[in-house]
Amino acid sequence: MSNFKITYFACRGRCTAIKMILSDQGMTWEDETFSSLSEWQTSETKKKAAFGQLPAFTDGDFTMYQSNAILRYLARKFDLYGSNDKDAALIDMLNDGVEDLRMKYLKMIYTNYEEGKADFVKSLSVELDYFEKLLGKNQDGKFCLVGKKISFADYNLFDLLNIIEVLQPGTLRPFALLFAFAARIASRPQISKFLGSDNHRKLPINGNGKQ
Ligand code: GTS
Repeated sequence: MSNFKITYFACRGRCTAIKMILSDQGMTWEDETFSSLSEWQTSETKKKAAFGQLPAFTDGDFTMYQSNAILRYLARKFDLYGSNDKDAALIDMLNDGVEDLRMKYLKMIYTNYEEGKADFVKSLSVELDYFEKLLGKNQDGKFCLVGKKISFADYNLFDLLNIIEVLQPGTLRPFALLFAFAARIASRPQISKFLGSDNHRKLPINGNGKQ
């Protein structure tokens, strides 16, 4: 019986990397889902939420908020935070880069999809090149972002790359290292199982149906 619970809306949103980490560790979790914004707005859960937002992550009697803090919590728990302080600092740096690009994506999706999509896609040649070069600095880009162990930033970047491929199929192709990186993570047995599961497949990527 799992002690973990993810409380969120009926979309993948900010929870995919969290779910991928749990899946890859062979963990299960309970999903608590708010299927409408009105249900959420009037709920006790919103009143209790640290910043009035979701996702919330519960581990037994401990509940926390902020998706990137949740990733870090799981990273400490499951040894996904590098092998030393410098690794951890670089992992944080990479993850902050993922968050910056995710925020640009979300702003476009939620506020400017029709007019902003083309410019956002255009910007990806520069944005993804940063990650391509950073990945290339570690073991010639043949394994993970930092050091010799997969980290929470790898899962988070992988999620963002998948989302980008849905937005504009083929975008990753020119980035040989990122393309191979995504294929490597996708082929991890528990990740492949999760990606094929109803829990993942049946949820829209974003709450407004745009992707
Ligand atoms: N920095 C927060 C995180 O990373 O967890 C952002 C959380 C956030 O923006 N949550 C939105 C929310 O709760 C949903 S989503 O953007 O993740 O899809 N919105 C409802 C509300 O009441 O603000």
